[in-house]
Amino acid sequence: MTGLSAEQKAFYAEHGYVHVEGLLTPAEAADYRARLHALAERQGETDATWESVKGGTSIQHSHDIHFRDAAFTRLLVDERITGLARDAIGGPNVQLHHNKMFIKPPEKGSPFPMHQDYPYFPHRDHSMIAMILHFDDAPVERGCLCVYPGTHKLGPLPAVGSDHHLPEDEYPIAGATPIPARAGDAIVTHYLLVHGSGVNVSDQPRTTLLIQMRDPADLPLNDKHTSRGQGMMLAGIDPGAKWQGFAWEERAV
Ligand SMILES: O=C(O)CCC(=O)C(=O)O
Repeated sequence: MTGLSAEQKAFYAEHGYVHVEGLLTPAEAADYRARLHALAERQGETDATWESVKGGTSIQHSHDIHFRDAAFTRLLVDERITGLARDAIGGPNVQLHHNKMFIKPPEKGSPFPMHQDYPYFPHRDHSMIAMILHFDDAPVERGCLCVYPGTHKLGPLPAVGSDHHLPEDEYPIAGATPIPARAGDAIVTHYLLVHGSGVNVSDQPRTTLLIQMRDPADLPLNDKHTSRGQGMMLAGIDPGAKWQGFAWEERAV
């Protein structure tokens, strides 16, 4: 059995997120963790700290991990992943938007300001979801995900700054619900859900893969956030009638 139970589907519809415990085994989580740390080692220092919280903290990242290690190509089409995505999206067809790893280093791992994902890649039907796969335990002190449950029902909210965060006085991180997770857990969020995470102040890293997926029938409202592999079908079909030949020959029919 893959996918969300009826209870989990109802929880997701009401709160805009669902925490699925033990989606991957501890051994699988440890393997993916080792692969991401090896990748981080190969590529050297990077920092994805958001503009509005820069200063004294850092976070290692890389995008499109399936272009770096084939184990992640297989993971993207794993039915445990696509089953959850299908049920959160609410249809049989699941299309990749992008994916990225984050390693919040010990003691000074950057926070994510509270935000909706919407302003980065707005879509007509709001079908976009994020799935955060945890490869380390992520208790509160390691900067676990924090959410404002139910905010996905508010629609797009006015964001501020170049990093599109939400005003701190309206959505303080202290007022959000923390979702401590274990290695192997998945958290699925709607792209309109207000979410963020705190600083990793622990002595261990917090390692995750975030996969952003959508219904292929949904339309991006701009082409700002393209990435390698975007549009790959992870489950089902793309029901669109668009002719596909060589990329340079594409034409609408
Ligand atoms: O990993 C996290 O704590 C949150 C990441 C996030 O919200 C994002 O990349 O949009």
